[in-house]
Amino acid sequence: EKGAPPHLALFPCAGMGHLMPFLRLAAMLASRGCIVTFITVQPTVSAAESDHLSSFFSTHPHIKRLDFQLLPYKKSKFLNDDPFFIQFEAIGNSVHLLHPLLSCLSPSLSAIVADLPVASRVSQLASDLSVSTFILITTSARFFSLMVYLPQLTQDKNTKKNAGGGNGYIEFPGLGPMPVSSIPPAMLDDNNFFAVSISTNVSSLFKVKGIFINTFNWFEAEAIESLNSSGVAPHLAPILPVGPLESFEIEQASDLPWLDEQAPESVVFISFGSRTALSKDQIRELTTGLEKSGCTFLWVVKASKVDKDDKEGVEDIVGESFLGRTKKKGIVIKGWVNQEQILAHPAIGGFVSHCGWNSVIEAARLGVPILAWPQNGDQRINAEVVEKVGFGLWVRDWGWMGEKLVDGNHIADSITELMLSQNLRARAKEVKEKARQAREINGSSERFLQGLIDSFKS
Ligand code: BUP
Repeated sequence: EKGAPPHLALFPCAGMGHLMPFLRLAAMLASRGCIVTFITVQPTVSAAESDHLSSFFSTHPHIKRLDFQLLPYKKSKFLNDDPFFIQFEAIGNSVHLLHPLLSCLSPSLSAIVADLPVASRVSQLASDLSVSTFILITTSARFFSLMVYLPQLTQDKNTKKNAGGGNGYIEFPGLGPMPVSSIPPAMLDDNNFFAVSISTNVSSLFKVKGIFINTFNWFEAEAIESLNSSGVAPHLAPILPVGPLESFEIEQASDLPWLDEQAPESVVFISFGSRTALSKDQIRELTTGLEKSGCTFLWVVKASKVDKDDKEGVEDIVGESFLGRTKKKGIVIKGWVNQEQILAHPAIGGFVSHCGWNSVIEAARLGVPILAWPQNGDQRINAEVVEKVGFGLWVRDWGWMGEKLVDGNHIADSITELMLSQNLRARAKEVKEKARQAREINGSSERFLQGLIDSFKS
């Protein structure tokens, strides 16, 4: 009915890198007057996901939680051994079960905002329910361009031949040459679930009403323009750059008193995200690098891909002697920290990051320069964004995860460069200001979001 608040159902897939932006968007839509139902897949892969869901619903009681029990996973014909991708597949195969749950919602739904790995199934479901579909892209506009271009790209056999460390470039419509070595090899393997899932889902994007991306015009102007001009894929739905998405967590006093005692911009923060565990050898080189750099550090370390499997203590992962020698220089934490709160802390002067997209956009929003150390998936392309925008460093020849052992001395040099560069620091502050402007009333991202909400009411 005209003027009534729209009712949106949000539907993320698996992993914190997907859940976080969906929770943020949910809170932002609710605070702008929308009725929001949040679909929560049960069971989750990681403990971090179930913990965040519980705390989110307790602090956002006006957002409705819709539990969605998955069918048991049936092994497919594709190569898929990643627990998060197995969950993507299981969710895709269970989407039809949502029909009765969504059709009886009151007030009735205006739209579903879904994650890309379920775009194809959800757009079918939404059409059966006579509601529109939006997609929230949780990666960069640059990597998303590559995904929508994938069906054409895989037709080019030469690209495949050069993939995985090849020195070749592909000419990318509107985006110039892109190094083949930045494309994750799994994406060019037709037998891999990752590639199949992308191709299937991007092929359904002409059916959706709009594509939210957690980025902003100034930050990724080139990629956004190329997507909008149909350079990479004709008939793509309108691109809605609505980032950086805001934090939904309630501001708390820092729970890291150690950080409060450090000098401004003196601490390097190190994290490789929620699902990347470096090898023991690489962790050893990183301990050497940190010690040699002489920098004060805060390091969040992981020993396995899924947190529930992580049984080792910090001292087993980085070694007792390292902890002993660096007692006054830094702290190593295993387990979840509030990354945004850390990046916002005045003591933080640099971020060694795997360049998961949420981490990149959070560092941009909070003005922290990055030493990019991409490991998997979209991360090398995201590192290109960091480099292009100019608020970070990236040593390209460090390679994909496990490709080579990066030497501790090189790590020390790069960390020192990151922490001493006044240029990077100044540029990061400029990026922060541009991000703030995008989010202001009438800022580019805020206008997209508000315009969309208003469109439901007319
Ligand atoms: Br680990 C960790 N605290 O301890 P990315 C992560 N985060 O707040 P990923 C914490 O989780 P994908 C921690 O701020 C970000 O919002 C972090 O997402 C937060 O990387 C999110 O950076 C992690 O995109 O996911 O986890 O590798 O591969 O999907 O990008």
